[in-house]
Amino acid sequence: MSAYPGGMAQPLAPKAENALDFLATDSLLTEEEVMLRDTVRRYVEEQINPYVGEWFDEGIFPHEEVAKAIGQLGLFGMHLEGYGCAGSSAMMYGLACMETEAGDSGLRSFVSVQGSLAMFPIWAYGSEEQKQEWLPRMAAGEAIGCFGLTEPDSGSDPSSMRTNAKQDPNGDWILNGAKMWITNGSIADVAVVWARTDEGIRGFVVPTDTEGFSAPKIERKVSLRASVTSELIMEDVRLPAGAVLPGVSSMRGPLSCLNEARFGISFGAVGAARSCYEAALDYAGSREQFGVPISSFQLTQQRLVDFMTRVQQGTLVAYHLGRLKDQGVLGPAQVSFGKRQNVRMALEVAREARSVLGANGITTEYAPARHMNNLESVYTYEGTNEIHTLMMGQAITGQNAFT
Ligand code: TGC
Ligand code: FAD
Repeated sequence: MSAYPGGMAQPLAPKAENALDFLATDSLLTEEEVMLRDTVRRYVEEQINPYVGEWFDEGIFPHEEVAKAIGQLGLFGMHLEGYGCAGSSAMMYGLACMETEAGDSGLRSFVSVQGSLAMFPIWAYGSEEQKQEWLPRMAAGEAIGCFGLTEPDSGSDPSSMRTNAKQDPNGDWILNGAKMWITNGSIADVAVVWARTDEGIRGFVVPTDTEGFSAPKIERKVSLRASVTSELIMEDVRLPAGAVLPGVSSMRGPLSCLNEARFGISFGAVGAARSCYEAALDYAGSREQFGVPISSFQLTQQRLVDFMTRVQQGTLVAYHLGRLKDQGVLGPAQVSFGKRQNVRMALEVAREARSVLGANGITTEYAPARHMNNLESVYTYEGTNEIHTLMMGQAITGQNAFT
C-alpha cells in the first residue's frame, strides 16, 4: 500500500535512479554491448580515474602500463577483423571510446589513434607483410603507433603538405619533411606518415628507430596533458620499397582514416560530457549554501537538467551513427554531424559544469576543468569545428566553401 494515500504526490527520491540514463538509452543496446561498455567503464573507474588528475597535473601518461591493460581488454583496433584484432562492431568501438573519454580525452586519443589512425590504414591499405608485422603487436599493445598528417604549415588543408618521398634508383624511398601535433609521436614504435610523391599522396609505415627520424615532445600544453603530443622530423629517412602502403595513392587514404577516428570522437565526447554532468550532480547534492544543498536551487536544477538533456541527446546521436555504421551506410558528412555537434555540446557542458563546482571547479581535484581543457583540443583536432561545418554545408548545399 502506498505510504502517500489520498492522491498526495509522492516526493521524488533525492536523486533519481535514472539520473544518469534518463531516457533509458541502455535499452537501445544489446546485452553484449552493455557488457563491453561496463567492462571498459569499470577499468576506467578503477585504473584511470583515481590517477588521471595527477597525470594531467604532471603532464605524464604512463603509456606502457595503459597499453598493456588496453591490449588485454582487446580495445586496440577492436573494430578490425583478423591479425589479432577483436572484430567487434562499430557500435562496440564507439562505446569503448565513450567510456575511455569519460576518464580522459587523452585515454580515448591513445585508443583511437592506435586503432583508427595507425592500425586502420595498415589494415585497409597495407601489404600482407605490413599487416603481419605490425597489427598483432599493435592489437596487443606491444607496439604503439602514430599518424602523421598535420604539418606546421598544413593543418585544416592537409593536401598542401610539403613532406615528400622520392624513390631512388634501387627502389628505396627517401622521406623528408616535418609533421606537427602528432599524438603518441615520441612513444610510438611505428609512424604512419603521409607524404607527397610523384604518384600522389602515399602513406609510409616508418619504424621510429629508422635513422633520420626523430620525434621531440611538444611541451607547455594546457590541454590533453595526460597524452603525448609530438613533432615528427624526417631528414633523409631511407625506407625499403615495401614501406609504402600499396592500397592508396590519394588524399582518400588519410581522410578515410579520419572518418574512423571522428566516428569514435562522436561517442567519446559524450563520455566526457557525462563525466562532467555526474561531477556537477554529485557536488550539487552535497555542497550546502544558505543552509541547503545547492541542488535545491532552481537555477542549479536548470543547469543540471540542461546537462542531462544534452548528454542524452548526444548519446542518441552517437548510438544512431553506430547503427548506421554497422549497416555500412554511414557517410562522412554524417560523421561530421556527430563530431561537430557532440564535441561542441561536451565543451559547453564542461564549461558550465565547472562553474557549478564554484572555486573547487577550477582544480584538477574534480574532473570538469580537466575535461574542459581537453575538449579544447578535441574541438580542434580531427577537423576543427569550422571544417566540419563546411563539410556539412557542402553536403546540404552542394557548394564548396573551403576557399
Ligand atoms: P577532397 O578533394 O574533398 O577529397 C580527396 C579524396 O578524399 C576523399 N574523401 C574522403 N574519403 C573518406 N572520408 C572522408 N571524410 C573524405 N573526405 C574526402 C574524396 O572522395 C577524394 O577521393 P578520391 O578517391 O576522389 O581521390 O579533399 P580535400 O583535400 O579538398 O579535403 C577537404 C577537407 C577540408 C574536408 C579535408 O582536407 C579535411 O578533412 N581537413 C581537416 C584535416 C583534419 O581533420 N586533420 C586531422 C589530422 S589527424 C588528427 O587530428 C588526430 S587527433 C588525435 C586523436 O584522434 O585523438
Ligand atoms: P588551422 O588549419 O591553421 O586553423 C586555424 C583556424 O582557422 C581554425 O579555427 C580553423 O577552423 C580555421 N579555418 C581553417 N580553414 C578554414 C576555412 N576554410 N574556413 C573557415 N575557417 C577555417 N594531427 C595529426 O596529423 N595527427 C595527430 O595525431 C594529431 N594529434 C593532435 C593532438 C592535439 C592535442 C592537437 C591539438 C592537434 C593534433 N593534430 C594531429 C593536429 C590537428 O588535426 C590540427 O590541429 C587541426 O587539423 C587544425 O589544424 P591547425 O591547428 O593547423 O589549424
